[in-house]
Amino acid sequence: MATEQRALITGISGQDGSYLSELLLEKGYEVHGIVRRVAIEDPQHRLSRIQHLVDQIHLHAASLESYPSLMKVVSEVQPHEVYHLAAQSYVSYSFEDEFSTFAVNVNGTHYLLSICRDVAPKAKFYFAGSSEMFGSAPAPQNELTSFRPRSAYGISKVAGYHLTRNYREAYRLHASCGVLYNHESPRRGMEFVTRKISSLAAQIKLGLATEIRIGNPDAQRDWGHAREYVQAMWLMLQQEKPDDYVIATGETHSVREFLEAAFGFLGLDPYQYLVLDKRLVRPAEVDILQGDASKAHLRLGWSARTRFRQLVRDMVSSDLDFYSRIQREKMVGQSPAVVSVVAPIAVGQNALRPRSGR
Ligand code: NDP
Ligand code: GDR
Repeated sequence: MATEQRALITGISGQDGSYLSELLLEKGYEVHGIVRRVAIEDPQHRLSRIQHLVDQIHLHAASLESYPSLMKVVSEVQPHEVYHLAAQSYVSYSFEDEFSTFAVNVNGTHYLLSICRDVAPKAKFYFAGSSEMFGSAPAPQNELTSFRPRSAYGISKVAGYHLTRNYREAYRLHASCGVLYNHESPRRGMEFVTRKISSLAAQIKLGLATEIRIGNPDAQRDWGHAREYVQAMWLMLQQEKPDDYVIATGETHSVREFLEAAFGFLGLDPYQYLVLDKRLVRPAEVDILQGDASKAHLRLGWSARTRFRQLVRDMVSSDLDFYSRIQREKMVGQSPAVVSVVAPIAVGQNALRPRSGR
């Protein structure tokens, strides 16, 4: 790999952005990332997943809502590869605010593609598509399965997929779409169900919380490890021709199974603490997602390695370490209520943890 390869990552402060940055730095890339101005003003919390990398990467303030800000960064950086990861990524929130989800996910993607065409036409482009595009399509899904999205988020990703494909066909951009299934890690945002479960299991074990509220426990997802999924993104951009790929483990498990495995690792019975909360059930649910990643295996040589129970174990043990340390260092008060206020912020404290194994 020539050292002068420059990559630009939108969403560099997110779960995937942090793992992708590590991967690209290891490969000798000059890594540039787009973050929102507020993140630069509050790096401790908002850049916490990449705190350990800030001396090795170049951060630029811009927003997906602002064409001129994106134009300025792409023009200045002149990237060889663009990884477009930034998005309003929380499906539930897309029911509360469809319009801002579309503004960020559709217009933002459109701006970036148009800018690449105009000022960096040779840059290889990755679009973060999603299994949510399949929605209610029967499982298992692959690249030929029709999209039947069930949320504004899913629809916005279908639009991003078609924009990416159209720029590939109309303007010959090397633009690929990864249709990634759920991928998790100790760096996952607290709002997503896996991290909610692993963090609350750990807090309950330590006496810092007393219950866990879940919406639909029967939804099934194909959960893999984020560190492996960013390798697939990179592989897509190393291909001679751009294309679209499903990235998944091929296994599916319910939220209930995740709950049982997580609490089980800590010797706890989840049903003593579980509260089913109707307010957390989505207006339209995606019941089952299970990906067939045969094409990625064949063409990219990629396949998922981390299996379900290992993933759950990694997340739970990481959260147990984290909350044990908080408890030891008396960073929180004695009451569980205080802990639950601190927890969402604590997601960012991953950078405080040892890097090995992450
Ligand atoms: P995260 O939610 O962890 O990160 C999202 C990133 O997007 C953050 O860096 C966030 O910045 C940034 N962002 C959001 N809005 C804007 C904006 N208006 N301008 C600039 N940046 C913005 O997501 P993941 O890392 O988990 O996912 C990465 C991408 O992959 C997303 O597009 C997601 O939809 C998609 N995806 C994720 C899957 C998964 O299971 N993780 C599966 C399939 C697709 P800030 O920190 O400032 O909010
Ligand atoms: P998802 O992930 O919507 O698949 O999107 P999430 O973890 O939010 O939900 C997974 C499933 O769990 C059910 N669920 C709950 N979800 C949350 N967040 N909180 C709860 O309390 C709860 N109870 C049950 C949900 O209804 C759902 O069925 C993620 C994101 O990373 C997207 O950006 C990405 O595109 C898709 O994965 C693939």
